[in-house]
Amino acid sequence: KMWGDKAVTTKKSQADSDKGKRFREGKYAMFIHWGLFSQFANKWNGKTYYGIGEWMMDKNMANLTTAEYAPIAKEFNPVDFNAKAIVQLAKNAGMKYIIVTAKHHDGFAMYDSKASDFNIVKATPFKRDPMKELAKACAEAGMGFGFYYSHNQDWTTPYGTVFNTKDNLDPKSFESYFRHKCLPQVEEITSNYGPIELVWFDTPGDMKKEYIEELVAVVRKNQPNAFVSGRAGHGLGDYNTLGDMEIPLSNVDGLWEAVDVSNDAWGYAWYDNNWKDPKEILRRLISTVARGGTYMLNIGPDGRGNVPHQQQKTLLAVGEWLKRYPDAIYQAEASPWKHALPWGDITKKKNKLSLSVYNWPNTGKLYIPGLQTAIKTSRLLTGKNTIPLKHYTEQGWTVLDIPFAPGDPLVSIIELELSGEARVDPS
Ligand code: H79
Repeated sequence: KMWGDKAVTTKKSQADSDKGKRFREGKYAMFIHWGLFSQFANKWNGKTYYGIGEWMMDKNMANLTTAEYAPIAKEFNPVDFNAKAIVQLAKNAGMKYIIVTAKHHDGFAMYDSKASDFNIVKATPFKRDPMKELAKACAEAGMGFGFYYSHNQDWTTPYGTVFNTKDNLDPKSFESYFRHKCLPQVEEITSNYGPIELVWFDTPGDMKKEYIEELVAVVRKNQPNAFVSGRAGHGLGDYNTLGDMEIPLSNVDGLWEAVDVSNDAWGYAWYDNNWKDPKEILRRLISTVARGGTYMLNIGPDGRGNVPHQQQKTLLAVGEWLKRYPDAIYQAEASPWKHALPWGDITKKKNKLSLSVYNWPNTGKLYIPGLQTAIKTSRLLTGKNTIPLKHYTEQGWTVLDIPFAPGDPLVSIIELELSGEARVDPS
C-alpha cells in the first residue's frame, strides 16, 4: 500500500514537470498526414483533384460517397512503410516529437481499432498496425509521439454521415457516433500505444462542450502527461493552434503552435512538388519561435508508405542547420522586438540573443533598433568557429560591423551576449 501511494505521488509530480515539455522546449515537431486518402493521391477514376487530398470525399473535391470511397482500402498496402526510418528522419531533422493521423475526417483508423472495422488491420491487405510500429520506434529513439484524431468530422461512420454543418447535423447520429466510435477510439489511442505527447484534435465546429469534456477527460485519465490541442474546442485544450499554415506577424502570448506544410497540402498528392526549400522552412521555423510559438511541419507519405525524396532532403538540410545553431531554436523564447526586423529575426535565451539573418546586408553593417541593454560580446557563428564582431551605437541604433560574406549558406546566426535581459525601446 505504502509503495503504491509513493508511486502515485512520484508519478504525479513527474506529470506536472514533464507535461508538455517537448512542446514547450522542443519547438519543432513532425506532423504526419497519412491515411486511406494517401492511396488516392488526389486522383479518382483517372481524374486529378487539386486541393487537400484528405478531403477527397468533399463535394469540392471528388464528391465521393462512403460506398465509393471505402473499397480503395483493398488496394491500400503500404509495404514500404518503415517506422524506424521515419523516426530517424525526424530525429535527423531536429524534430522532437511526431504527431500522426490516427483517424482523419474520412473515418479510417490507421491503427488496430476494436471500435471500428474500418481500419488498416481489418480492411486492408497490409494487416499490420503501423501506429504500433511508429510508437515503438519513437520510444526506442527517445522521440516524442502523439496522435491526430478528428473527433467531430467523421464522414464514413456507419452511424450516419457526420459532416457537422448546420444543414445536416443529426444530433442522434452524432450521439451514436460519439458513443460507439469516437470515445472508444480515443480510449484506444490513449491506452494502447504507451506514453504519448499529445492528442491533436481538429475542427471542433459546433460540437457541444459536454462531448469535448468527455474526450479530454479520457486523455487526462490515460495520459496525464499529454497535451490536448487547442482545436479540441471550447477552450479545453492546453494551448492554441493558429490557423493552418499561419505564421503570425507579431508576438503571440501564451502557449501556441503553428502548423505548416512542406509543399501545398497535407496528405500525399501525386502532382504536388511545390516543396519549400530548406531556407524557407528555416525562416518559417525561426519566425514561429521568434513570435513565441512551437512549429509543427507536415510530411505526407504516399500510399506505399514512402516519404517523398525531396521532402527528406529538405528536412535533413534543416536538421544539419539546427545542429550548427541549436540555441537559436531549442528552449528559445520570443523576440523582445515582438516582430521581424528588416534583415531577419531574433530569438532569446536568458541574456543571449540569436540574430537569424535571413537577408545578409551587403553594406558591411547590421542595424538593431532600440536595444537598451549593454552588449558584452557579439560574434558571428559559422557552425565551426566564431568571428568576433565590432559593435557601437549610431544615433541610438546598435550597429554591428559584419563581414561581407554571410556566415552560413542558409541562415546566418549572430550571437549577442548581453549584460542582462534584453530591454527594447519600442519607439
Ligand atoms: O488535417 C488538415 C486538414 O485536413 C484539416 N486541418 C489540417 C491540419 C482541415 N480541416 N478543415 N480544413 C482543414 C479546412 C477545410 C477547407 C475546405 Fe475545401 C474548403 C474544405 C472544403 C472547402 C479546399 C476545398 C479543401 C477542400 C475543398
